[in-house]
Amino acid sequence: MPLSKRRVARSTGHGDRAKDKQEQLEAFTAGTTHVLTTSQGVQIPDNHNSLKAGARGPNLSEDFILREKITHFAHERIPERAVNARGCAAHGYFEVYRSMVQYTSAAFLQDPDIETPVFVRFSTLAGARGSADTVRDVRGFAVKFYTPEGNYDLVGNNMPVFFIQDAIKFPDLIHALKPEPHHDMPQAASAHDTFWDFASLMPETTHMLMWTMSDRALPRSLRMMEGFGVHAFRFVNARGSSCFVKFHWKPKLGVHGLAWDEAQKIAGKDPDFHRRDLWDAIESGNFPEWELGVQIVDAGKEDELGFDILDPTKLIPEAQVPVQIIGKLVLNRNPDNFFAETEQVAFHPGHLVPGIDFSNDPLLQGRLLAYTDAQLSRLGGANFHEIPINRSVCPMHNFQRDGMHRQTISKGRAAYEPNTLGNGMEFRVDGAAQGFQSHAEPMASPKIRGRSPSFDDHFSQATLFWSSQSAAEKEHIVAAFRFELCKVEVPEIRQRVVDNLAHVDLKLAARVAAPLGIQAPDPKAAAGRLGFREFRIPRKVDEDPSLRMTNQPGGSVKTRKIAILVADGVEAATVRRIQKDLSEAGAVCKILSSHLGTVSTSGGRQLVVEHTFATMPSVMFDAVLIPGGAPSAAALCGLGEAVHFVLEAYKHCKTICAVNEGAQLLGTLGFSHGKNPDLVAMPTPGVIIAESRKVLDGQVTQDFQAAIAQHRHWERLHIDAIPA
Ligand code: HDD
Repeated sequence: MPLSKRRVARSTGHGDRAKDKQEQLEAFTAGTTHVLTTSQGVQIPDNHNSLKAGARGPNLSEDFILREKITHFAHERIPERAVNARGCAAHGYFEVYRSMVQYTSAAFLQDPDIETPVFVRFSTLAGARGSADTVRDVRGFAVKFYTPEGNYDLVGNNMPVFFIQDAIKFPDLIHALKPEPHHDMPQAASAHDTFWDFASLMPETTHMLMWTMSDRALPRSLRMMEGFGVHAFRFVNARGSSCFVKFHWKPKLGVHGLAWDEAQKIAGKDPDFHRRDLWDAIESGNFPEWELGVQIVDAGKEDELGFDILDPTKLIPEAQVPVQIIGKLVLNRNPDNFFAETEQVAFHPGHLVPGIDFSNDPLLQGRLLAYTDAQLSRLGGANFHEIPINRSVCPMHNFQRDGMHRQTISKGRAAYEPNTLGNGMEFRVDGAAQGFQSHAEPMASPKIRGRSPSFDDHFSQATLFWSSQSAAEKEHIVAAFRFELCKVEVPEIRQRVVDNLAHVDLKLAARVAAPLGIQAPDPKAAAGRLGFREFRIPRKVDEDPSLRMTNQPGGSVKTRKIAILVADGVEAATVRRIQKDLSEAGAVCKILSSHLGTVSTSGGRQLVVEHTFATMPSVMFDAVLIPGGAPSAAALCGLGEAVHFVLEAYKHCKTICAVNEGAQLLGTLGFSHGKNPDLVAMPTPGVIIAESRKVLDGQVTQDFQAAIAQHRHWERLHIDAIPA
């Protein structure tokens, strides 16, 4: 639709649903510019002194101002989420690119001119509310759409499969994953005995373990990770016919991960790294974007997939069923209050709208029992839907009444239906045409407490994932399993894990086993011990490029952070040129030195220093620039924290650009370099050594940008030899 029409659509409020939600929230939003009162509205004359019997006498118990304030403070914490407790969120909007009327009647998926307000919360799974962001873990990706037909929650993760097939095992999984009950350690980590004991006895976890041991579990940014609905859902169109659908969120900035050493260090240097990154991006107008994709499987075609579409440990390879891009999600406003919005938001996979329905995925079915219960216990009773962030933007009427913190004042005598005393208003929507209709799936099976044999293939897709990884990504997966299992104290648990992995790939298992001090992996041992049957469904694809993170399209320097290391005598012209070019491309450059204030440039001017090496270490950046200027380079070479900065950035496979004498700092990495600073480029991926005259003609910045856009140079060799 031409822009002018879209603008008209918005001006008529037709496209302004995003504003509806913001206006609704504003009605509950309080600023701070008011006269101070008690919670009862009584103005407070003095907020610094308790009421006493004389200036040096005892407090008086009648001091209702003190009592109210101190009592409220004691009740300001609520139970954190049982899982996904650590999170952050943002407001935004969703717009569909084209009508999906062929597949679904859902109103928010019909009109490209409608902006549907959303609230999105990202989270880790295992850690407590105060744990670090950059731990190795799956990330929650929960989207609440405030649609004209009610709230729709797509409560997904950044991984397309899950550990278990049946929700009945969820409490066991989480008990095994969380800190161990005898000493409440370790926090936010799977690298401990109980988790791997459980996982090694549950072969169905194997595919998800490949994902959690990959760099998918270490997002560079919440803005640079995919999202998945995980389960197969149903689209239902106006005629009542349905198809299966799997949901994907594709980030505009591509999918990128941290190096594990980097992620661990960031967890210490800035535990809020991801939430700060999201907050800063939105505050600076770099609104994160994802495209919504769907994989559609027509009813009756699911048997052709080669695995059971109801099995949540299986994904549909994009090479088998392409993802159709159908819309866009933009996050463009930070919450005004973390507790009121982010902590109190209640997501539920059971919040559906007409046109979308459940499948019989046993994990999804079990989830439908869990979320309301969890919210009842942490949001204080049955009226949490009245908390502003949870309110729908469309009218809500029913005969639910009372309960703790009830806000709605329901008028009239009739709190029941049917009725004639409810001033005649017919609460029931008229006829089948309106309202949510469950898909009329025929059911004719005997009751059974069991698992479908079609769920029994626990390894084929784990092998598919492994085979689809680049060499560097395989290195990272092996290293992750080794790290985790070296933390496991009971050798038999380590043995079971590698015996399981032998069903995925024997080389993988052997490489993992090497430093673990256990027997060579033996798949037969595992099968016998664990009782599962060795059952493999013939794979339709042997590898799927969409499963790897490297060599993906979408690399960009936008919002990437570049550290520029300086000392007195720095050659400023190249700094200014590269800084200008990178900033125009959307990157964020920061000048670092050993102290704040300024450094003197070779031209005698003062260059403002923004951060010190100590407070803004290399792990906070995506790339490093070491400008020219002999005194500056010499000073940096003599500064341990500057040398460590570059060593660490190199070890984490980041792009490094050195101009003229700046290359001397690379000498600490063991690069052999001539006396003359006009070096030929080192044969090292992502390391650019240049002369200042090339910088000034813009060529170097282009090379630097191209290297940064590749995110990391994982193919860089010998990084384990780097002492950082
Ligand atoms: Fe869950 C929260 C995602 C399985 C029970 N879950 C929660 C959140 C996300 C997910 C993103 C945080 C929502 C927020 O930000 O407030 N959960 C998933 C996914 C799963 C999954 C993608 C599997 C594919 N979850 C799952 C199972 C159960 C639960 C099998 C229970 C049977 N999940 C919960 C919960 C939580 C929750 C305990 C904690 C807080 C809440 O619901 O409101 O009910």
